[in-house]
Amino acid sequence: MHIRIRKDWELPESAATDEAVACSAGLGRRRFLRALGAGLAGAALAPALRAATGGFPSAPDAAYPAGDFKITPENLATSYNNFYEFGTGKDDPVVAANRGWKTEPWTIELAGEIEHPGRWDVNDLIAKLGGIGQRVYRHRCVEAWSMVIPWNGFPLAKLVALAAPRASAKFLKFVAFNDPSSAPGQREPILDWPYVEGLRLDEATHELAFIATGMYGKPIPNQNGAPLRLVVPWKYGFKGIKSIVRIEFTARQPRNTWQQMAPQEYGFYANVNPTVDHPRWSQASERVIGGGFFSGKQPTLMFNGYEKQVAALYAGLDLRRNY
Ligand SMILES: Nc1nc2c(c(=O)[nH]1)N[C@H]1C(S)=C(S)[C@@H](COP(=O)(O)O)O[C@H]1N2
Ligand SMILES: [Mo]
Repeated sequence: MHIRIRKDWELPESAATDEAVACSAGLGRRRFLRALGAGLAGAALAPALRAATGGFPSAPDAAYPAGDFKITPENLATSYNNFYEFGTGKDDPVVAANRGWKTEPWTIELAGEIEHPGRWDVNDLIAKLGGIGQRVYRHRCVEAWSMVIPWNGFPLAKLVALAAPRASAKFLKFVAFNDPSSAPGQREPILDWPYVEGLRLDEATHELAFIATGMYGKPIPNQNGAPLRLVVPWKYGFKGIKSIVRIEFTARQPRNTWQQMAPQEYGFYANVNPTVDHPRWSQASERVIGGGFFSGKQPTLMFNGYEKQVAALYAGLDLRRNY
């Protein structure tokens, strides 16, 4: 018998999909898809997701103290997107990112202050890191909307361990792809391309920090950041950089794209904080995409509900300041 103790940050449905995780462990992206199609992982995963979508689980722990949550319908999470490389409309990326943009094969480069720099094919990297797991996380955009998404992928800490940072490495700088011929948004000066994000090394090795290569038990769609994107659920969504081609370990804090665009509005840390408003709107509540028990509005939680897990990372930091 296999008894699994639920982590205190886990939404209950993620504990029910162990079998799916075990079945898909070690499988690359293509093989993962095939396994799902053959019903191996799919058989275990589908009922769990269906139950989660229909059901109303009770609050699992103190990390989710109150309110309503259910998994966002897949068709909404994969068609209401922010991915400015493919346009600024929420419904632009689902169309424009699927008009011939190639996300396989894909190479990711590890560079900077590390013992093991190099370039990895994404499928080889997934296999090397021990395959695919699942995390059901809340997702809170700085624009005050939210979702709950079942991601598939691996802990960022595993990739950091593979890179083997030197003592001089204090931050990670993530760089997204740059291909104006495939990405119409990159032919416009919407942002300073390529999109860049960053984390402190101790944030990157926190157990909640995740690299998604899939969602809803399938390979991640192009519009959600194929073939791999960052997921840091206690931070505003813009920290979750999509379609990463390079991770550089640095001694100095990198400048992320949105901080560079509008430093008075967006900082480096960008931790979800309902008590600190955006200069142009309140962050106290959020619109639940797909609706909910409270006609789609719910209070935003400190650190997006992950305060118990991550608050210690920010001891001594003034959480009201926009760093
Ligand atoms: N490369 C890249 N990554 C990005 C963005 C982007 O425009 N380009 N938008 C960010 C924002 S603002 C959010 S809210 C999330 C949206 O992810 P989703 O479309 O999967 O919900 O992606 C983030 N990652
Ligand atoms: Mo966002």
